[in-house]
Amino acid sequence: MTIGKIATGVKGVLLFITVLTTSIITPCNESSGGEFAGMLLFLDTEVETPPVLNNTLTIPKKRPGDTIQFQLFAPTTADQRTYGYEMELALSDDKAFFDHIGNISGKGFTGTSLRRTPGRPRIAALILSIPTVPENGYLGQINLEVIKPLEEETTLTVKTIVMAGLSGELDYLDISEAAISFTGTFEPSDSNGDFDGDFDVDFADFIAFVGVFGLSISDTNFDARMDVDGDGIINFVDFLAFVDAFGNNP
Ligand SMILES: [Ca+2]
Ligand SMILES: [Ca+2]
Ligand SMILES: [Ca+2]
Repeated sequence: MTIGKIATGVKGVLLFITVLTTSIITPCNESSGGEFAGMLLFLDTEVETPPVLNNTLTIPKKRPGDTIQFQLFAPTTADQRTYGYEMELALSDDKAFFDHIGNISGKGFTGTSLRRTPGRPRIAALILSIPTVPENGYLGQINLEVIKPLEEETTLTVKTIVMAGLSGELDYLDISEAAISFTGTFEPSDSNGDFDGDFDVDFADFIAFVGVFGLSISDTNFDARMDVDGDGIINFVDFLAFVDAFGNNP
């Protein structure tokens, strides 16, 4: 085979690849032009029923045992039908997501559970019935279980979110507003002394409290529910708060 023949052969292969990639890429380019493309996503850490967009993006810093909850809204998607969405979350400063967050769960606007992608901070609403997005653009709620402290310098962001409308295009929403940051203080515990969650404050709760007494947030078994005053240490102050709840228990 001569060099010329090889060159022609290579040219042919290149032409073939060009045609192939063009035909694959073209629909992808079009996919950024669906009905939801570029629409703004808003997060809201004020969780209520029925959902309202408050756009509250700052919350007290989080300890192990705390939960981060936030709502998703994309107001301009309102009243349009959707097959759902898939989003990926991230923490700033290249913090390894799963070092800080344990379980991820959520609910779509139809009330059905969101689906996790194992091993990735990714969750999706898969909706075959193509329902209409509510008029305030509410898309769902995400719950994150904190397993390692999240402090002031950290930001929780949405890395990407894609949503599909009737056209079936994979539309990227605008995530420039989608970031949650943390203040310098912890939220006091709302467990009211019922540390084991069986709706009473009794000796079993005392035993649970004693089991973590003296720990601070950097300790593995630290439990935010027992840090009643929210200062990051489970100490005598928290014990006295527990005694108060214990005494008020009939
Ligand atoms: Ca809200
Ligand atoms: Ca109890
Ligand atoms: Ca404390």
